[in-house]
Amino acid sequence: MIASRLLSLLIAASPVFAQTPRPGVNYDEEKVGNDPLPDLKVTTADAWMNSRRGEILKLFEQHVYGKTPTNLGAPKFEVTATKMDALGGLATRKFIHVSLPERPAWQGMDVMLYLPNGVKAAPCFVGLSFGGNHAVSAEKDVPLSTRWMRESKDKHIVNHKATEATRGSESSRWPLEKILKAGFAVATAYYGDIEPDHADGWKEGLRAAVSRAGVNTTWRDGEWGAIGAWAWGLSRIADFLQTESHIDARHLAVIGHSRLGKTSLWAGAQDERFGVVISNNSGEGGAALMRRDFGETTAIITKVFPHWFTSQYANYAGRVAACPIDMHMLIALAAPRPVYIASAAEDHWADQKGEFLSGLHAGPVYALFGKKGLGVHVQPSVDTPVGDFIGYHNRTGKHDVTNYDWTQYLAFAKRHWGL
Ligand code: GTR
Repeated sequence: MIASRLLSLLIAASPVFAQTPRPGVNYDEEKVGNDPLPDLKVTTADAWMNSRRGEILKLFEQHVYGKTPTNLGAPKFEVTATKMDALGGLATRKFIHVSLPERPAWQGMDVMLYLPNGVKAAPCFVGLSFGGNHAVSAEKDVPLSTRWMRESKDKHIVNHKATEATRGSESSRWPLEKILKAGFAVATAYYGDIEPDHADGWKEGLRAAVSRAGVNTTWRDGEWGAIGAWAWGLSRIADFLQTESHIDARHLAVIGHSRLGKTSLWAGAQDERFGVVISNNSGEGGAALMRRDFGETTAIITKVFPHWFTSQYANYAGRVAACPIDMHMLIALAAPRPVYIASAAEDHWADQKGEFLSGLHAGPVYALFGKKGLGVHVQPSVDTPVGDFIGYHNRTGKHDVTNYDWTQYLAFAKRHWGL
């Protein structure tokens, strides 16, 4: 027990583990699992929208992420600061405190919104960050988060407060000027505002605050985990954006990287207001097919990060074929909306091919709507974006969000929205 706990901590603590092949983990294409994928059972577009989509959504609630509560009351939005000449005049920057008046135990989250100046109603990218608003933006007057922080990239279990040194530390993943110059707004919040990302994080986050038994809650199968809570936060940002006159709320793209890419897919599956859904290197528990057992597996992820999922998911450790879903069904839940899956060529841990294949096997649902999915059957070579309503690329480099990724996402959103 102690040994496995130690192993879990090591895996969780080290990004090196996330990149370097590890003993006991399969990286051999010859040895991938070959259990058949669960059948999407697609018949007609109407049947998909009116019944099958709902059934699959329920399966993801029961077996993977848990059910998102719908009885938390209306969120309250307070604009706490507005700056008209942010980023050298390129943007108007607002901070919005989102809270739940009926659930005052939740401390709320602070959304940072950048609106491109000169655009009447901007389409918007919506995503959570790992480091807080002050890490996304390098602007000196963005308040430092006062909430739980990872101590460093290597140690994210320990409680810690943000320091000036982390200002702008995530800015390469959020090329604000590039996005704003393309005419898009950016709405982001810190995932730790919703729930700190460690095994006991829920006790100081939204889940305990809204649960009847509070910190004494015993989570049952089918109840939500951290990914569910984070995805809920994305939908509350969408709620706010509906009220913001400088946003074109019909054009919201939800985006996330890695565990937040899993979150983005789950948010996009549940909330159809996200008209474009983007998964950046989301891997296991996200876009990667679980039945392949390549790189990170269901067994590993549910052992190291049990708090991300509903408890039932861990029952599929080592027996993925027993799980009634696989991740092509998660991609399909975005249909008929455009969805983009991105891999990174060095990110074997996330199983690039498994990410591609979930897109490929979601294709039949898009076909019901007369829409082309990936348009190819074989994973394309690196740095070769493909796809129509299902976009895909495998970028040179490691597990990260880069300028290259954003170039594709901006082009994808523009193409689909006719911008
Ligand atoms: C890893 C984890 C992945 C991925 C990644 C991240 O440790 O195994 O599933 O989510 O973290 O979020 O950076």
